[in-house]
Amino acid sequence: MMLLPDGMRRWSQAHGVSLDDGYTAMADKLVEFMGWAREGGVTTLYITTSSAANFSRPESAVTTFLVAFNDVVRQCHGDFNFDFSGSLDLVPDRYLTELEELRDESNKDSEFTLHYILGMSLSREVIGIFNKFNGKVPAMTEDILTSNAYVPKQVDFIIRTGGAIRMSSFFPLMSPYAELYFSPVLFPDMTRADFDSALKDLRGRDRRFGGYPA
Ligand code: GPP
Ligand code: MG
Repeated sequence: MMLLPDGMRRWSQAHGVSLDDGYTAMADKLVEFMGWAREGGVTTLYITTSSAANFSRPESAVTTFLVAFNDVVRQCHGDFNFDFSGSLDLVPDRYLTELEELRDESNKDSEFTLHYILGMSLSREVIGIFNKFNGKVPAMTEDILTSNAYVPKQVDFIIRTGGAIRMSSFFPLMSPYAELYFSPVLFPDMTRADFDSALKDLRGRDRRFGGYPA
């Protein structure tokens, strides 16, 4: 499962609180969300923490989301396996170093993995893979694409909160059959009931992967 937690700026405005407070509410909700996902049988949760374009926001807003996402992992990395990937060249060193430490210290034996994707951008992703392998392999293959994609496994379900019905640059390159669920709820307002109805909807779908119905 992949989560796009959107709507924190609007949530902060609606509640008359600072963006920092809005992202603290996001961090608390992410911890809750992980609990719901685990109880629902999800074994890997990908969270898109930013697109490459998000790094063009004012520096203070970038710091706010970087701090909030790192806080979540710092709080609970002993409880699950943690990993991350993405356009890591965009991420300031101190946040990256901390994520590396948390990844190394996380519970590798856990049945649950939290995986952050930072700086998502399909063009950066594809250009990065091309440049890494250009001249070094006789031809590009699906295996090379898959093992170097920002999202390293096929994603089954994607939940985007916040009301926008678009993927922006958050599409996982090698998951063409991911089922999409768009919720109007601003992420810090998401409830267990919202999560349960999303999961019920997603699990009830007829997935054909391009073939005929079974
Ligand atoms: C969410 O809120 C933005 C992020 C956490 C960065 C990653 C982007 C995603 C869409 C997952 P926001 O700052 O965009 O708030 P709003 O949508 O209310 O402007
Ligand atoms: Mg947004």
